[in-house]
Amino acid sequence: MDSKPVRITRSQAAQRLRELDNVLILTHRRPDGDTVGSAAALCAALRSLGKRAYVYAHNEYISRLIPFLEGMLQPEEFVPGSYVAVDIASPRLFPFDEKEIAGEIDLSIDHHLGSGGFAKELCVDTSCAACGELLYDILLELGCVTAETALPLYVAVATDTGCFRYSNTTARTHRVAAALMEQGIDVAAVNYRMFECKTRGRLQIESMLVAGASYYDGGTVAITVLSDEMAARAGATADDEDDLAGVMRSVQGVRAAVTIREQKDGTSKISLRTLEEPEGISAEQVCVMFGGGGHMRAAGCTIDRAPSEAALMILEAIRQVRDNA
Ligand SMILES: [Mn+2]
Repeated sequence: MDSKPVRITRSQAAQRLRELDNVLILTHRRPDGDTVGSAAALCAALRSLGKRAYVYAHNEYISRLIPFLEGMLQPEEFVPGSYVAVDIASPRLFPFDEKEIAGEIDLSIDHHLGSGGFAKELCVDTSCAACGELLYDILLELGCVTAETALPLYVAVATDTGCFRYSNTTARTHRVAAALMEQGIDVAAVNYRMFECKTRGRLQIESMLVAGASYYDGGTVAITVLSDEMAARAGATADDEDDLAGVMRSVQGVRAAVTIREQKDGTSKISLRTLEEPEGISAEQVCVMFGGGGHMRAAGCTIDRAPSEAALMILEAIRQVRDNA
């Protein structure tokens, strides 16, 4: 399972896709717009080549993304002949127990550092802002960049770049987006739905997080808590809690934003976001101290304490990482 996959080029990946059939496309746990958009585009592309293809049907798809998967979710009777993973860096992110299909994944298309280890072949480019940016090249080679695939590819690229705002956005990312726009997609409408439109429940939660935030160390660290009782009071759905961690990051002066979600058993799920700046705090280093992990700017962990206590522990950890940097 952990044997090294064969690294292949975009052209080789295109060739492999030409050969595969009865493809089940795998998306990662807590699916975001990149994994869903990539899966939807790949599924449409494979079907346009006359193949049977479906996207893995797990129950974590958020309502904003479900429309992109219409008619694509794997029916129970479908028996896959091959598996392709999109935007999945590690088997830990499979939406099922990794042992279920150990060694059976034919191809992984991804853009994460440290990707691989689970597929027979891996097409990875970490300079791509999104898996969708890499997949664009592969679909171009297959003659499959069409009005149908352009929209989900755009969603993939827009999602991972925070709608072209994050530092991973390159001139190339914009060129890909421009080429996708030339297929006639309505980017204003999709960007509104994906990045601007919020339910009242969501806004209610955001306002509670802001109102309840505590600031430390000259306003550079923000900590806020969402309890079950607050979520219920806001009338928020699980969807409404998607990516809450980003909310406090936008407060001026905040370099480390901590969002604590109280769990049913009274423990605390921590999301940490830190700002990109020369002396930025590594979110990963902080969360690793509590058995969690993630990336430089976004990481998470679970602390086996009530939120009030967890808040002090995470604050101490942030100070330690910051002062040792
Ligand atoms: Mn991605």
